[in-house]
This record gives sequence, structure tokens and C-alpha cells, in this order.
Amino acid sequence: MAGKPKLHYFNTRGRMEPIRWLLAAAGIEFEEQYIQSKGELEKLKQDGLLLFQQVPMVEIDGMKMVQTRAILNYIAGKYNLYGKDLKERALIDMYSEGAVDLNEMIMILPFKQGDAKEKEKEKTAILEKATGRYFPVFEKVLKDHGQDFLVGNQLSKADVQLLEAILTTEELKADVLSKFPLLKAYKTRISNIPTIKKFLQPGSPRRPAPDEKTVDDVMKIFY
Ligand code: GSN
Repeated sequence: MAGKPKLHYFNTRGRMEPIRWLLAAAGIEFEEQYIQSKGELEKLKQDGLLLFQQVPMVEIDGMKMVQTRAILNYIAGKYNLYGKDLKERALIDMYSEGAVDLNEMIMILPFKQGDAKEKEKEKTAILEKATGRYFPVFEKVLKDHGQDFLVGNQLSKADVQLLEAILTTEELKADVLSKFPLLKAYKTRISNIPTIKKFLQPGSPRRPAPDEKTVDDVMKIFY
């Protein structure tokens, strides 16, 4: 039997967090090798382990996979989180990418330059997009088909990525779902799937939102 997937990234959410989420939702245990210095990142590059000299990198099934989306799609395909046909897959991809676009704006925020006032402005703009662009789409999808999950009435990559995006958005504004009753119920429902419930418990591989020290540590590895 193949060993556990091994994740190579920093000890922060960043681009690895959706991969942690998806493996956890699939009920797959994994190991993490945190990159803690410039030297460790350089070594991975020099050893030829990073196809494009970038992380995330995941060792899985004898491969050294890079590119976040490629990794997510492989995991989704392998663990039946990617729909039953091409059209379901297309919907899953569209919904996932919407959730990722929202989530990435939030993920990047602490790493951006600018004073507190500029960051506050940016946060407001993200929340406007969340409630004006992204959440209405997902609320409508749930309303129109009346099912428990976004696509095909079963858990998919899209649900896992949307829940992640909902929770990170709520970290910016706790009542951000107040005008989205179906999404609120959906959040509770998906959060209670046993594998996901476990991932949401303290002590799981889920990483906290980066504090100033974490941002500083990661920046030092790059610059
Ligand atoms: O999605 C992906 O995995 C790639 N399209 C982008 C990966 C990426 O940008 N990785 C960064 C660190 S994670 N930050 O967001 C990286 O490894 N940068 C080092 C470099 O030399 O580009």
C-alpha cells in the first residue's frame, strides 16, 4: 500500500490549505514537511523536486505533484469528489474556481503591503464582493435545485472549497451570511460531515489565519 501523501509547504494556510481541506474531507491522513528556511526551499529546488521551482508540492502515489489545481483535481478524481460525468465536473470546476477566487483574496490580504487604513479598505472591498458577487450565486444554486450539495446531490470538491471560503470570509465578518439563509444551513450541514467535522476540531492539520509573525517568517523565506 502506498504511504501517506506528504505535503511540502510553509506552516501556514496559503495555497496548501485547500489541499489539506480536500484530503481531510476525503478522510485521508497525510504528513507535512514544513519549509522553515530559505535553505530548505533552495534544497527542494536544487534536488529537482519542484517542477516549476514552486510549492505547494505533494508527494502522492509515487508522484511529486505541483500546481495547486492539478493536485486538487487529482485528489478529487481519486476520492470521488469530482462528479459522475463531464458536465458535473464542469459545474464543480466553475463553482470551485469562484470559491477559490474569493478565498485567495482573503488568503493574500495579510501578506499585502499597506497601512491599517488601506487594509481595512481592501477588507471592505472583499466583503462587498463576497456578498454581492459570490454568495448570491451559491445561494441561488442551492435554491434552484433544493439539494444538500452544490452538484449531483453528493459531496464534491466544490463543497469543500466553498465551505473553506465561507469560513475564511466569516473570519473577516462573523455575520456575513446573515442574508443567505440557505448558505447558512449548508455551512452547518457540510461542517457536520464527520471527516470535515474532525478537520474543524482544534489540533487538526487545519492552519490558523496567519498572524504577523507567520507572515514575517514566510516573507523571510522568500526575500
Ligand atoms: O497554484 C500553484 O501552485 C502555482 N500556480 C503557483 C505556486 C506559487 O506561486 N508558489 C509560491 C509560494 S506559495 N504562494 O503563494 C512559490 O513557490 N514561489 C516561489 C517562486 O520562486 O515563484
